[in-house]
Amino acid sequence: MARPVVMGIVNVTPDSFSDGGLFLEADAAVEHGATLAAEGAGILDVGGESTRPGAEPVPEDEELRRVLPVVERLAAAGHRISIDTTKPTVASRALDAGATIVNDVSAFRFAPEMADLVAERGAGCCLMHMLGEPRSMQEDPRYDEVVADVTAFLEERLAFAVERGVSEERIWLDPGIGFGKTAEHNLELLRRLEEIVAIGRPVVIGTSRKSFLGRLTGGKPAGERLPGTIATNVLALERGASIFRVHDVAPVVDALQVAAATVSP
Ligand code: PMM
Repeated sequence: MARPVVMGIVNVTPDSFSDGGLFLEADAAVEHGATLAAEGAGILDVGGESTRPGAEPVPEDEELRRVLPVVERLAAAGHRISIDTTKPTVASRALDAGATIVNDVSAFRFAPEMADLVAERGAGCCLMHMLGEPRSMQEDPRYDEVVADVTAFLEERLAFAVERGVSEERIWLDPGIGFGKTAEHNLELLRRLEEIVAIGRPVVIGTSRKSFLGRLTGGKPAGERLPGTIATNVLALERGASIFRVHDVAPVVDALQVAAATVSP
């Protein structure tokens, strides 16, 4: 088994549901990113647009203002950076500033030209499943069969990216826990994660502090969902996930190290 890679979340938004916008200012975000890297994050995922359910889109110039100084300084310090955006201009400027991975929660649906950009720049990318868009995705999400639907979507997006010239070895896939899914949909995707892994690309999993964990533990708020975050990440590792996107890097790194050693020597 490849060593699990932890992706530390560096949200530069005033309204992130889980860090309360504590890291709005660039200095604080850079400091936070450096701390996460020191705790063992192999990738820092910098994002300037909240994708929480019901969130309104952020104008491009505002998103650039939030993320660029943070990407620039963290990349200059030698950290591996992914840019969490659906906007090609933001991705392009972030790649200029030293990011090497584009984490597009729309999997190139919102802007198909994002695929051309990633191809031209030789960047890596994460293609994530989301039902619809953040504004409305949690309004009664329905699937014929959630695992089959998400798998088919990711296979189609993978084929699209490759057709547009993105090198297949640079593509990661993500079932998009919480993106247009009920708690039961999330649980079914985690139970049958092997079916997503079987597509043949590294799988990214993002359960950190998400609301289904609160629902399963008697309504715990975001700050009290670390045990649920650890449980789901450990099980995802056992089922073949490779990249773990989390807020609380140090405890998850420890948990995954122990879990990985237990799964294989
Ligand atoms: N979740 C959020 C944002 N970006 N990207 C990927 N690839 N996977 C995720 O699960 C994901 C993401 C929302 O969480 P946050 O607002 O706590 O960052």
